[in-house]
Amino acid sequence: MGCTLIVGDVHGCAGELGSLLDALAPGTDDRVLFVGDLVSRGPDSRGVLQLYREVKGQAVLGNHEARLLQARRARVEGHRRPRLAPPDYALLHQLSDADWALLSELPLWWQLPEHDACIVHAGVLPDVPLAEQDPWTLTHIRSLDAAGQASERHDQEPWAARYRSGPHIIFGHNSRVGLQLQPRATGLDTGCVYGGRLSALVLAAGQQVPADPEQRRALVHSVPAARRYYAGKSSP
Ligand SMILES: [Mn+2]
Repeated sequence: MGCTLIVGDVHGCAGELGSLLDALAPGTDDRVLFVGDLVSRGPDSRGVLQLYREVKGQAVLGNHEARLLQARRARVEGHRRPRLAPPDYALLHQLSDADWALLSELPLWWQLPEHDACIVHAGVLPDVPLAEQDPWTLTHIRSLDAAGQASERHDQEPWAARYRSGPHIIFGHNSRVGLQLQPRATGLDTGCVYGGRLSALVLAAGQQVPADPEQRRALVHSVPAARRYYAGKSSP
């Protein structure tokens, strides 16, 4: 077993994903995992899926994939589809059957027992077992409200600050906060599609995620976005 690479939210930034993969040069023994939101908003979602296949990637489901799948299902079944932003609407027509099959097979979480870690797109409600987490929470949570319930709001404490026990959670979805080096969680959405960076955490075989933030930061590799592809700073 080789290294485990966990890549943050790519959002259609195929050029940056190519640069990051060139820099990290994963071998056939290494695994390349993704925190979800592979597609949408950026310039080349299909190119991202192509690279994903080339590296035999494994991703968890992001909120953007979930919404696209919901829209696709509504179209096939003749229901009203959810509102989509123009780039997502275009994607609805661009993705191939193989792309849809790939997206529809993405799990809500991916366990990494050898690293005592787990990958989800957005996060978890602290102190709730993984199997009892709400799918909406796993794909949308950013913070906890005063009652300790899952929230998408940006102006409250990030959920990960209060997550203290259980497997180390590696997640994305929150580019406004950016890289999060929390006690038992690591947030990897560094806002590539908004002109930030694309980041990946690289763990050696069997390595535990370091508790020390600076040791952990040293395992995060990133490349800058070539430009800002999407206006607005991370709405849902
Ligand atoms: Mn997201």
